[in-house]
Amino acid sequence: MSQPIKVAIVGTGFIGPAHLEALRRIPHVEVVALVEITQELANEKAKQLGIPRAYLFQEMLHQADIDVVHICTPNFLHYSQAKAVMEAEKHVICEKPLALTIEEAEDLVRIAKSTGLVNAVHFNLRYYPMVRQMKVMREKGELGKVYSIMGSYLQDWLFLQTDYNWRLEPDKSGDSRAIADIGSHLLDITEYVTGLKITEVFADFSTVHKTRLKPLKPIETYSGKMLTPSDYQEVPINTEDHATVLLRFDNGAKGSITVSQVNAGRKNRLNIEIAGSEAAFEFNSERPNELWIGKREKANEHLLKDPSLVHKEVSSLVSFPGGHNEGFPDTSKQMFKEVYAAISSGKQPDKPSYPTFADGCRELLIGERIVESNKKQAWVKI
Ligand code: SOE
Repeated sequence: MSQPIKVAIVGTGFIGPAHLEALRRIPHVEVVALVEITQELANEKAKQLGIPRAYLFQEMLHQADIDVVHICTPNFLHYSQAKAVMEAEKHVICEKPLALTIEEAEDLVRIAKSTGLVNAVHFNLRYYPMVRQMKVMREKGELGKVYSIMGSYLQDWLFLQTDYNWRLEPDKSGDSRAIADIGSHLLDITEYVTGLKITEVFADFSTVHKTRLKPLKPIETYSGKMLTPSDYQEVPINTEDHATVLLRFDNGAKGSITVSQVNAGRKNRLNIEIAGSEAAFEFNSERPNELWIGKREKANEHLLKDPSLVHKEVSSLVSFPGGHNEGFPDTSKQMFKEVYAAISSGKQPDKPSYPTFADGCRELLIGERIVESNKKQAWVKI
């Protein structure tokens, strides 16, 4: 039997361990190395996570046996690290957003194309079976002409003024926060499912907490609620807690999205409702095994995830029988199955089924236009 594909993961915040767990569920893939900002931290985390080797980033790049690198670091590192990984001739899976600016993202797309290396951006929410079911139903004409799209992505992990994380700092996270962090998933799913392109945006942002109380030691995403409020420093906040964006699409359809990281009780809820001439769909990521299909001439349908009930093009994303719920960790597993099939073949396919650097670049473009629109308080073309 051939050797397993050897992988390194860079970064051990919230999402690095999620990549690790997903990769451990894929045959013939072995996570052999972990990278962190100090050797001490890399050693400690590698031991904790059961990964045999621990490196600093540059040293990892020199390891000839490592074929693939997953970049799970804060946003400002994505560009330089993804570039360095491709220059070291390794395949790369990068967290979103792909970079901080369009120029950086375009550079990565160009390098990826010239090397032919496998490149993917972790838009994992596409891999809920019901999201693909909506896409396939639309492709088969079961949605009809798209009339309108209404989406929201709501969280509460930054609800309190004492909630703090590197995502609140533009030099680490970029000029946009809620839109870049969670709006990017929603916008990606919107175009992916409908097959439409967003052509114009009109955005209105608000920063609910104009200042926040920054703990004096760094903390990881989602861990805020475990801290007791002591030893904080008050810092100004310049990125959006909440945003509403009106959308125009290339078929004339209209839509809107609302994203917020300060909605009490909404833990991590992406909701999308798409109205078409044949039916309407509603999907909610907090109940990901269900799809609502609205009908005018007959009773509405409520499809529960079941390999025998979804379209055959979707069944590869379903690992368990009906009633055996699959969720967030499964999305990364399903995505990596497709990405590692490409890696086994040695190069990026002509038409990858998974989200690529080009998709990551598209989301940055839309995100930048949204920020511009909010500044100008005017419609901006994509
Ligand atoms: C933090 O807001 C975050 O972890 C995002 O960065 C993810 O992409 C999303 O899955 C959940 O929330």
